[in-house]
This record gives sequence, structure tokens and C-alpha cells, in this order.
Amino acid sequence: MSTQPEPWSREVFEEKLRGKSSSYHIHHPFHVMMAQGKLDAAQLRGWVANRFYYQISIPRKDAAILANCPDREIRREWMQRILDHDGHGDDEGGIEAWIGLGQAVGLSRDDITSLRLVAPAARFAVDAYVNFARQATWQEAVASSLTELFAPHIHQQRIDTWPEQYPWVDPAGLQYFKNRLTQARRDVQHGLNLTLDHFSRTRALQERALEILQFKLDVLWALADAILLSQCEIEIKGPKRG
Ligand code: AHQ
Repeated sequence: MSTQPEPWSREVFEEKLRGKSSSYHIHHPFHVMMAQGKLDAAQLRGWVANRFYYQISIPRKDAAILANCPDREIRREWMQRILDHDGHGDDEGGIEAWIGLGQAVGLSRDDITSLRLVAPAARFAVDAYVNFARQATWQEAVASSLTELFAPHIHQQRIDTWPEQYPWVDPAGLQYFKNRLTQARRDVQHGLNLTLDHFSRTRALQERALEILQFKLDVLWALADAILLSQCEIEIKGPKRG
């Protein structure tokens, strides 16, 4: 006699994954202030510089998934994510586009690539994600990427609001967000299908997938916390002298 509750249907399971949108970082005070045009230039630059550490970590996270995944067909499709960020052929890739975003908000290439502006807690949040992908099963690491179910909304919000709220930012810098609108939708369809396939077998697995998604939502939330706090520290200590 099984005491385990029956697994949810595939549709209900997907609804429950999507139902976690209320924890997405679009609702974080920092991103709310960004959308409302309340960030000053230093705060916007700080966000771009800190988020660069997340961007350069994504391909290494995806490489960890490839390393753990024995299925050639899945690897062939998942590999596209690394190419999207690292670039391939004539396509400079998303990491280069993020550097372009940094230059559009007034940072130098070295300000960004040196990582000297990255706050310790921001680094820890991102490292928690990469280390999870290295140590978890490839299916669990795939499930953790599903925060991108909610990403098109935040990318579109920046595309819509920055030109009006931050007219001093070179609009060419928004190209990264425009690229992610299609890439995120494609990626998340693949990740969602893999997650629904693997985790739908038992209710315990389904609950585990929700727990993993919440972990990654907390990574993004903690990253925004770190960025917001690092800017308060600048205010407390005053701008760096010299
Ligand atoms: O630019 C982002 C990106 O390339 C990715 C990959 C994906 C993953 O594998 O976890 N998640 C993700 C995200 C990106 N941008 C974030 C943003 O707010 O700009 C959103 C983030 C995500 O929702 O996970």
C-alpha cells in the first residue's frame, strides 16, 4: 500500500512551476526601483558590473551540465547555450554583448572584465549556482535553469523602460536583453520539457523540482540583495577616494 500521494498531472506540475513567479527577482526592491527609473548612474553601473560575474558563470554552469549528462541528443541541444554566451563564428555572444551594456552605461571594458566591482556576496550567490550545477544530477541542474520561465518579462521590461527612465544610456547596450527574448524562450522550452519528463514520475520528484526552482529563485534574489547592499556600503563609506 503506497503512502506516497499520486504525482500531479503534467499540466498541474507545470502550473506549480510557473506559480513560483511571485518569488522572481522582478519583484525585488532593486529591480522595482530600476523599472521605476529610481536608480542613479552609479547604481545602474554597479548592477551591470556585478551581473557580469553571473553572465560569465552561465557557460561554466552549462558546461557542468554537459559534463554530467550522458545523453548525446540532450547535449547537442544544451550546447547551444554555451555558444550563445561565449559566441561562435561571427557571433560575439552574450558575454561580449554584456560588456557592450557596461560600456553603454559608462563603464570601461576593464571596469567590467577585471571583476573589481563585484561584491563578495554577489560572487557567493553566483558560485552557489555554479557549484550546485557541478554537484547535482544534470536533471536537477536543468530544473534550476527554469527561472528563465519568467525572464522574458524582465528583459522586455528593461527594453520598454530604460530609454525613457535612463535616456543617458546608449540604447545599443540593450541588445543583450533583445537577444535573450528569443534565446530564453527557446532554452526554457527545452529545459521545461526535460524537467516535466524526468520529475513527473513521482510526487516526491515533483516536490524536489519545486525546491530546486526555489533555490535558484533565491540565488537571483540574493544576488539582487548583494548588489543593493554593496551600493548602500558605498553611501555609508562614501565614494572610493583616490
Ligand atoms: O541573461 C540570463 C541568462 O543568460 C540566463 C541563463 C539562465 C540559466 O541557465 O539559469 N538564466 C538566465 C538569466 C539571465 N538573465 C537574468 C536577468 O534578470 O537578466 C535572468 C536569469 C534567469 O531568469 O535565470
